Amino acid sequence: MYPPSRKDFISLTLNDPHSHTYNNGKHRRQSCWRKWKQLSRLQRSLILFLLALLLIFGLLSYPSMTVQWRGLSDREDWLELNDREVKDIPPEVKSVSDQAEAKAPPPVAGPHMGPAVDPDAGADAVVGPKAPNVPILAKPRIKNKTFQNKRGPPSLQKDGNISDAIGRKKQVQEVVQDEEGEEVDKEKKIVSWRGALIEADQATEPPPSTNEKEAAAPPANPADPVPSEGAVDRLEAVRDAFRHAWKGYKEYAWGHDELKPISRSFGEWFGLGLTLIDSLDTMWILGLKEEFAEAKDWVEKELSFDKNVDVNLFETTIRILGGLLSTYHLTGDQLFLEKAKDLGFRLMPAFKTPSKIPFSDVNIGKGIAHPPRWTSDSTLAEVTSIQLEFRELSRLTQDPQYQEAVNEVMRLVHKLPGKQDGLVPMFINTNSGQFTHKGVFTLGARADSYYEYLLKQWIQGGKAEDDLLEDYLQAVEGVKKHLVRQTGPSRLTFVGELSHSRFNPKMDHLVCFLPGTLALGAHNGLPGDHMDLAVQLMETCHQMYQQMETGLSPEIVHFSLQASDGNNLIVKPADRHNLLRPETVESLFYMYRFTKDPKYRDWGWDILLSFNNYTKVLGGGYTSINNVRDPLNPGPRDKMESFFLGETLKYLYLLFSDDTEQLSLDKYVFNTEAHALPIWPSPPK
Ligand code: DMJ
Repeated sequence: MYPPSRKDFISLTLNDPHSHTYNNGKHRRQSCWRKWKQLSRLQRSLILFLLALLLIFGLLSYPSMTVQWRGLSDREDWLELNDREVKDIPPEVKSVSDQAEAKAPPPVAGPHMGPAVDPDAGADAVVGPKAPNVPILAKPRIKNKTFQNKRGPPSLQKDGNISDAIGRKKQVQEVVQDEEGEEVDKEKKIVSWRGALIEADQATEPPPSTNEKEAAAPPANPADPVPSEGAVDRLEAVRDAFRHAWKGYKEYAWGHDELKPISRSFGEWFGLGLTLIDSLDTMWILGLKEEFAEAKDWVEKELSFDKNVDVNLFETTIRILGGLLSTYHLTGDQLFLEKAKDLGFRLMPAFKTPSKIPFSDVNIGKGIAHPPRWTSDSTLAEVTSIQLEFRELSRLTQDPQYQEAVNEVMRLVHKLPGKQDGLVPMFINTNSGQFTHKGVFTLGARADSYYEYLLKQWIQGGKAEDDLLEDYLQAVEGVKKHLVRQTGPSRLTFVGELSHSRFNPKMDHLVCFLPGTLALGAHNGLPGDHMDLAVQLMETCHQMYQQMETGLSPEIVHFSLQASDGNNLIVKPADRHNLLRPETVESLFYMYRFTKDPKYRDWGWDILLSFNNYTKVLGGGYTSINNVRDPLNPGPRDKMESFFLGETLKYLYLLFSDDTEQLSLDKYVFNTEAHALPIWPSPPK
């Protein structure tokens, strides 16, 4: 009934043979005990109850605390490694990393890359250590390392080893289950960008295929291509990226033009479901049947062009008309052709101008066209990059009006004065039919796809239209003579601009379509030096990604002409954004198809990883960013352009695909929005 006497307690501790400290402790314990004894029974029970509660809480929270701690320590590991110079790497690690690099396997890691991910786990699942990709965690890699090819911390480079990769894959599979599955990623890395949630991602190595059948199945026919090592994984990574982008669009922007992934809303441009239509043939090519079916359902039930809206002739033609025609060809489904016919017919009022050079805008509901409010000029590239689509529409409908309208534009431009060795000014007046703003020449914005469509119309028409070929060949000579230069420090070849005879060493990312177009021309029998130039320009476009801290190219780059300048590339603050553009991966696709050099695939893979690292948004979608030089805060712009799904991911997929019969470049020509149109049979000679 009574508590043990103080004497009893003392007798238990008095014999302690230890030092003073213990004696002091003994006195403290004695006084504690005394105080305890002075408490009422109720007070004692309350204290005991609280202690028990604390114990239970501690036991319950222990596992998650250890997980957090482990994650943190992994990140710190990476940061430490990233800070080290190569000389600090232990010799055994260094040699393995060098070997891995020398063999140039598919890159397994890089400063822009994230933790290992299992694609089986869905786009949201991220596991594994070493997460340099998380913007808030990543440290800028060491700057001014021109042509620095060593990508990623040594420990990750070492992971190029196949057995390591398999080990990691296994580990990932154990930790993560699928996106809808019961168990979601336990170490998902999320970062808040001014309140916006951005998802950390993605694979530091070609992720394993989810499609075991596809991965394991032997080719049906011995003549079929055997997928090269890593190709299937990369294809699956592109599918994952597409699914993730589509998820955002479906959830927050369904049926609207563009996803705003950060605010989880949508933007409207024409109100025609732009992203959905731009994505149709990509889904078909990637084999995303469910997604394609739901999109088709929307086209069938919801898409109507009978709307009082002003649309831009060029953008609507390349993205919507081109998308519908391409999807019709791939699927054979009349629905898409009917929609294309309806749209094509509604765009025709744009050509009713005094000069027959079309207006930039047309109201497809009212049938009225007009130029922009501030000018009666149209952009040169816009009026000369709608031909592939309208010509194909005539062929399919047997109605010549479409082809006649766009061929007339080409005829006019062909004989127009004001060109310089095949180079064209950027504007043309819809009243006079004359070039305006003469003397400024660029292969970038406002002129780019004029050059692309000269070649592609010639190919589409079975190489029978000599004027097109002549204009194209002359333009390439003009480019070489006036616009191609090399940087001072490293002799990087680039295409600058000419403004009233003054050379400006400035190149838009848009110009990176050119290596692909030059290569396509060379493949079709045009001079071999076109291919040489393509190879050099491809290297430059690659460097525009490689030398940025995020691994993503800025919108515009300036080049140093002086050998004494340290850097080849200069990026002005206003030009640091990236809009998820396709031109470089488009050219990589052509270059790989024609050369089979695996480096082009590796470069494309790096770009996909960087998109995943810096532009992928939690919950779905990818976003344009403001600053490719700041991996800590790339600055999301809250916009996913439709061409990211229509072009960028499609070209990445085709780059990694070994099935060159799928969309053979001898049977199809891609419009400037990556929609495939058939090459017509050559007319009899
Ligand atoms: C696309 O709409 C087309 O590729 C166009 O020719 C240029 N701009 C975008 C992509 O950057």
